[in-house]
Amino acid sequence: MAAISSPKGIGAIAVIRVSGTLSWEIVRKILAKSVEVEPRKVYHNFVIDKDGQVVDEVMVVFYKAPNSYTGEDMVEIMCHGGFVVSEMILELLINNGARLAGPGEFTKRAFLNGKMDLTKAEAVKQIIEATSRHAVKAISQNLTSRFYQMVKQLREDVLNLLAHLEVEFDYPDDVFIERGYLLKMAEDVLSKVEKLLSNAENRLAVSSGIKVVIVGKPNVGKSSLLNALAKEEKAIVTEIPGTTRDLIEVPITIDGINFTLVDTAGIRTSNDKVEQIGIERAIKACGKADLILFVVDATTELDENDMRILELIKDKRYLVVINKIDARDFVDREKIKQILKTNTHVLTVSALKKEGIEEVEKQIVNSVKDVILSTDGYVTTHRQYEHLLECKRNLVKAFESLKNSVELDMVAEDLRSALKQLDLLTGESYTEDLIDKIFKEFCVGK
Ligand SMILES: Nc1nc2c(ncn2[C@@H]2O[C@H](COP(=O)(O)OP(=O)(O)OP(=O)(O)O)[C@@H](O)[C@H]2O)c(=O)[nH]1
Ligand SMILES: [Mg+2]
Repeated sequence: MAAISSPKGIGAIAVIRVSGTLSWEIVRKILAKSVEVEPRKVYHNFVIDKDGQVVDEVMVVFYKAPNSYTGEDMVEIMCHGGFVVSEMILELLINNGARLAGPGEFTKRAFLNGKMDLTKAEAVKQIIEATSRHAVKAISQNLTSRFYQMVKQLREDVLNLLAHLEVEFDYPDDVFIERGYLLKMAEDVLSKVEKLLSNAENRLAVSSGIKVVIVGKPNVGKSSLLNALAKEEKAIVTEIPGTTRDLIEVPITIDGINFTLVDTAGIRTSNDKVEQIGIERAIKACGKADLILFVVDATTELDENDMRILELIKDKRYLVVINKIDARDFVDREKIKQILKTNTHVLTVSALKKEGIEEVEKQIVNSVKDVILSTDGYVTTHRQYEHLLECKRNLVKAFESLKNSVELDMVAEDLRSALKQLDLLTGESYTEDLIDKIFKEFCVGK
């Protein structure tokens, strides 16, 4: 199989990859100079078409199985970048017997050939797609297979525990293993799993974008604030209260950290059916927020609508943003703080004039620092999280059964289920469907 591994477009170099037992056979046919290749050495050559016409000047590397990315014989051709040359070379390879690789097929083969486990395969995809430095830092450690090693160790621990139980099954009259000893072993494994899980939620939140929800009563300038932070006119702004009806989500990056900004309908008592639904959605969005920006209007007095919103969010993490300061000579921040009885940061901005926006960005990052800092776990996908969580549930069941002296074969059953989840996590056991689902999301050529 063959594919272009570099992105289409103007660039210095493009890379075409070929994998499979016939790789070198096929590539040889389109090279001008016949050379005896040694693996992992770079050779200069020219690619020629069927009439012997030179297509491009290239560098070629041959990798001998199993020492390649896919674990098969592989060739990489580095040609000049651009829109056409690499396409022409790929076409020549296809005409000479290669077939076009599907999305993620190189990595899929690497997985099937035992070159990497699923956590690493997922990291490969994620690092390519990473949009922030923070994401790269978090994902790159899974490329070194440290997470895999950890899961393997957990697997050993569970197996060890199972082995102890099985000795007792096999020799029920001669062997009795101290329950306290078994409990201690089970507790150790459980706490390791819990540790892995503990930061996973924060980490998943950070990798998919920390949710910052903008709320406030109608017309205070929520949509204007969203546009100012997004640096783009994403949401409709009018002087009519009740303009925004649905949630508007916009991804933004501040200091290399991904956030998802959510604009909401102004919250007030309303008889309009559509507006009511919008308000319900706004309230629901608050529940899912990692941080709330509570926007109030500097040009009007705080009223019961503001207080009602404050009541909704007071137990969440929030910042108060006083907007429209351009329309006032003086804004009494302390007074507003007193009326709202809040200790949180109170910021003053003009969303219209884009004043104070940098300070809002700074405080957004500051407010979620703990979420960001507590992400040094290893779980990077929801799939991994679910298997680990299910593993924990099984371990807890086994642990409880052990504590309550339930039959040992029930304990063993739960331990086997926990083991199964670890195997699904790393891909030690898998279904075709799962593998297809994971790799079809990859780009072609990876
Ligand atoms: N003077 C001034 N006007 C502003 C500012 N921000 C927004 N406005 C105006 O306030 C009005 C409402 O702005 P929006 O951003 O639509 O307010 P909203 O909170 O999204 O309103 P709803 O979607 O109806 O809940 C518009 O006429 C804006 O131009 C500001 O900083 N200063
Ligand atoms: Mg709006």
